[in-house]
Amino acid sequence: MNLKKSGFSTRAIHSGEKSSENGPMITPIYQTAPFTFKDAAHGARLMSGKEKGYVYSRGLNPTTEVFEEKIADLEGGEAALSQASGMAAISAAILTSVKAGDHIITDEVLYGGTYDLFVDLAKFGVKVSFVDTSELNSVENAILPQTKLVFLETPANPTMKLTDIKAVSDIAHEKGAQVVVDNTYMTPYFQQPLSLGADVVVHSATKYLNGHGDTIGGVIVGSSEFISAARHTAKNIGGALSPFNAWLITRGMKTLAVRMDKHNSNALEVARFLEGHDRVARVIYPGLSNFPQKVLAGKQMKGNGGMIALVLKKTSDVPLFLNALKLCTLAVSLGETATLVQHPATMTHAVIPVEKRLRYGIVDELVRISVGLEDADDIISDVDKALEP
Ligand code: LCS
Repeated sequence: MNLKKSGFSTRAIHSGEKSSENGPMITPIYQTAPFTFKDAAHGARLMSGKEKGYVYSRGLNPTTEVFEEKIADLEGGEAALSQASGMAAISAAILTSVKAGDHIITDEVLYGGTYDLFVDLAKFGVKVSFVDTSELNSVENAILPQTKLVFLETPANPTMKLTDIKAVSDIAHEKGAQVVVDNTYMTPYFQQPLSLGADVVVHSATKYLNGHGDTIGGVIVGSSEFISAARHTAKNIGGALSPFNAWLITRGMKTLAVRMDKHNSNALEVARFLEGHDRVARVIYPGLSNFPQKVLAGKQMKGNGGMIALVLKKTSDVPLFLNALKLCTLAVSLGETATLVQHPATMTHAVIPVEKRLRYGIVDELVRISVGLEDADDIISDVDKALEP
């Protein structure tokens, strides 16, 4: 069936599926390492790449392929490559794009693991400049003749800072550099970086794409040419997504739109409640009228998502708040059915040296809330009680 003109949810449900007449409606979990060859010549053709087919699940597998085709369609990309985690996807995308001597520009505010990876790249002779990409001048000034890649996370984890994807893509392309956007926070339901000019999208599929907190996964989306190069790099690194995890993520993606709408409305209610609280210094959520980058949010995002950065007035209130929560779960990760609360300074972003972390706005009083799909009143009541003096 041609789904080109279909809406987001129709494509989320049907795109990439391999159902056949009187066959299983849901693509099965092809839990196999190798695939058989018809004969010696067939094996040789597949191994040489002269013919496309399944050889070995580190490279291609029918179950992971459903996930890849579905996310490529939803992001508006030509192709996708699944990986065992978001970090595996980011590493593979970067290693596909750069070599020793090349230069990368990225923002200062990134998921701690991604930040750490960029620091590690120095070992391989790749120079990385951490700048404030929300300031276009900073991006322009950081560009060198060797700049191959600009990497953005928008909204940034955990401060919710936005970067103008279109403006940065224009600057980068003029200098021959590619733009990679981590779209984990928004998902293609709320933001489509490729349509804004970015070249490649990466995801931690562990989060909203899977949506149920029960698996780790990642994916890269881009042109067929880029994904083919990434597939080669990734096959040798070896971080393939398991068929079972791909099946779980694919199942989760079918409800992406309804889940994102609920995350969005719940987060707005929670953010509005927190805004007025006397132990709260600041609530950073794009849906609030005081969000500093409201215009940009309206320009490149179709929704505000489920992530809130909450800044308490006193550092000493942070552990009291976290320990008093009963319904909300004290855990890292994000984008799942349960509301998760964590403290970036000592948890997801503890790897960033303290003086830099503070400069980037990841202050000790900042608490991150991934608003889940429980009833908003119950989340608010739990947060309210935990904030009681
Ligand atoms: N990109 C973003 C924006 C993330 O938040 C994470 C993980 C990753 C990439 C890496 O994905 P993974 O390898 O874990 O699938 N973020 C986490 C977080 O904020 N808490 O725990 C993990």
